Amino acid sequence: MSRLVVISNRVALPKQTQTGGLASAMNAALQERGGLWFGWSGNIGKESGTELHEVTERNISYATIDLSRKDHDEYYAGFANRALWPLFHYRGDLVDYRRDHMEGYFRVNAVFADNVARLIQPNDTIWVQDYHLIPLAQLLRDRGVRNRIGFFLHTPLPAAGLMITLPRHRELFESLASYDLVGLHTHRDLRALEDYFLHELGAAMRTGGRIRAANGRLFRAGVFPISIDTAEVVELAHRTEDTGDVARLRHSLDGRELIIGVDRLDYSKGLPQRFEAFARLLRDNEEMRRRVSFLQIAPPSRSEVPEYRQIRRDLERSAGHINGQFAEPDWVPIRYVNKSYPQKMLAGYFRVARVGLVTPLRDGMNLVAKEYIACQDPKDPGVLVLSRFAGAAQELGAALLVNPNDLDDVAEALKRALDMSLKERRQRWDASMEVLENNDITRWRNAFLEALMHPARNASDLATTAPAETIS
Ligand code: GDG
Repeated sequence: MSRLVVISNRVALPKQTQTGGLASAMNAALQERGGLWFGWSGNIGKESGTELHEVTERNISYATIDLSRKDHDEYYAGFANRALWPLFHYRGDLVDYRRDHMEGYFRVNAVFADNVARLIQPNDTIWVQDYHLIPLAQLLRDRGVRNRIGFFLHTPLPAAGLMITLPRHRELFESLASYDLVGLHTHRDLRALEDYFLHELGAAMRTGGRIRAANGRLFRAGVFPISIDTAEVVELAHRTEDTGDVARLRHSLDGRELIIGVDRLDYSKGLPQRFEAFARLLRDNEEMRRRVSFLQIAPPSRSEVPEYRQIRRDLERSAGHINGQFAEPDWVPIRYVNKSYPQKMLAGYFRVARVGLVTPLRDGMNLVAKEYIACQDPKDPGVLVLSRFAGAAQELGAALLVNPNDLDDVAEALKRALDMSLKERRQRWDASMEVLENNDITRWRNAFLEALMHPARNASDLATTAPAETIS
C-alpha cells in the first residue's frame, strides 16, 4: 500500500484537541498506510515556509510551516476567505476580489509546493483538501511531481455562470485538470464543474466521464458525499445523555420543547433568516409561545474577516430584538450562545432537542445535520428541518426540506416538526439513519482513495450515493 500524503490549510496535530470528523478520518487513513500531513501551523512567522516544524507519532509525520503576516492576510484572510468562500457560496455581493490577494494566494500555494515537493517519495499518493489549495497540483507538477494527486472540495462549486465572474478565473480553475481525481459532495457540484470545463475552457468529455482539458490533460471528477463517524456519534450521544450538563439543559427547559441550531458563525449558514423564521413561528402561532425554546450555538469563526464581525453584530441585534418582542418574565425564546462546546456536550444537546434546525443558504454538505440525526433516541427521535441548499439534503430526503429564504416555509416546517406524531418521526428518522449507517466517514475516505488509486474505473462508478428519495 502506498504512503498517503495529506495536504490541507491546517493540520490537526496529535497533541491538539481534534474537532470534527475530518481530522479523525484523515488520521485513520494516515495510520492505515503510514503517511505525512502537511499544512500551515496556524502561526505567523517572519517569513513563510523557511522552517519546517516536524512531529512524528507512530507512523504519521506532521509537517507544518508558518506564514508571514502579509501572506496570511492575502492568501487566507484575503483571497481564500473574501473571494473564493463567498463566490462558492453564491454570495457574489460579498466577493472582495483584489489582484494582490490573488497573487498572495498563488504565492502561498507555491510555498506549500516547494516544501512538500521535497518530502514526497515516488510511490506516495497525495490528497489535497479544499479551496485554499486549488492550484497546488499544478505547482507540484511544475516541480516534477508525477505522483497520483487527488483533490476534495468541501464547499459547493457554484454554477459556471458565477465561476466566470471571478477575474482570472481560468488561471485558477483550469489548474484543477492537474489533479488525477477531483471529488465533490453532490451531483449538482459535479455538473457545475463539467459545465465550466466544457463550455468555458473548451474541454471535452471522454468515455467513462473523464474530462480531457484543452491542454490535453485527462482527469476525472466524482461525487463523494462526506459523512460522520456514525457509530461513534451514536455512542457519544448515548453516553452523555445523563451527564450533568445535559441534565441542566433539560431541567432549564421546564417541560418545553427545544429547537437547536449549531453552526460556525458564518454568513453562509443563514442565521439571520433562521432567527426571523423562528420569530414568525411565534408571531403566527400564539400557542407556540412558552411551548418552545430555540438554542442557537454559534462559535465565532474567521473574526479577522470584516464580514464575519458584521454578521456577529447583526445577530446580536436580531436576537435581542426578537427576545424583546416575545419574551416573558419566565421564558426567553432565543438562547443565543457565541462560544464553542466539546463535541460530546453537543451530542447530548442534540439528543435533548425535538427539532434540529439546519438552514444554510448554501452548504457543501453540512455535518451538523448528520450529527443531529445520529444523536437521536431511536424510541423518541426528533425531527430535522433542513435547507434544500445543503449538500446533505441530497441524501437526507426524509428530513423536512425547506427553502431558507422563505421564512413562512421554515416557520411552517417548524410547526409541523413540533406537532409531528411519534410514528411519523420514527419513520423519517429510520430512513435518515439508514443513509448514515451506509455512508459514514470511513466509507467516504475509502471510496475516494479507491477511486484515486484505480484510475481505470469508470467515473460513473465513483458516486458513492444516489440522490435520496424525499418524503413529503
Ligand atoms: C465545511 C463545509 C462541509 C460546530 N460547533 C462546534 C463544533 N462544531 C462542529 C460540528 C461539525 C463541524 O463543526 C461543522 O461542520 P459543517 O459541515 O456543519 O460545516 P463547516 O464548518 O462549514 O464545514 C461543509 C464540511 O466542511 C465537511 O466537508 O460539510 O459544507 O462548509 O462537526 O459539530 N464542534 C465543537 N464545538 C462547537 O461549538 N466541538
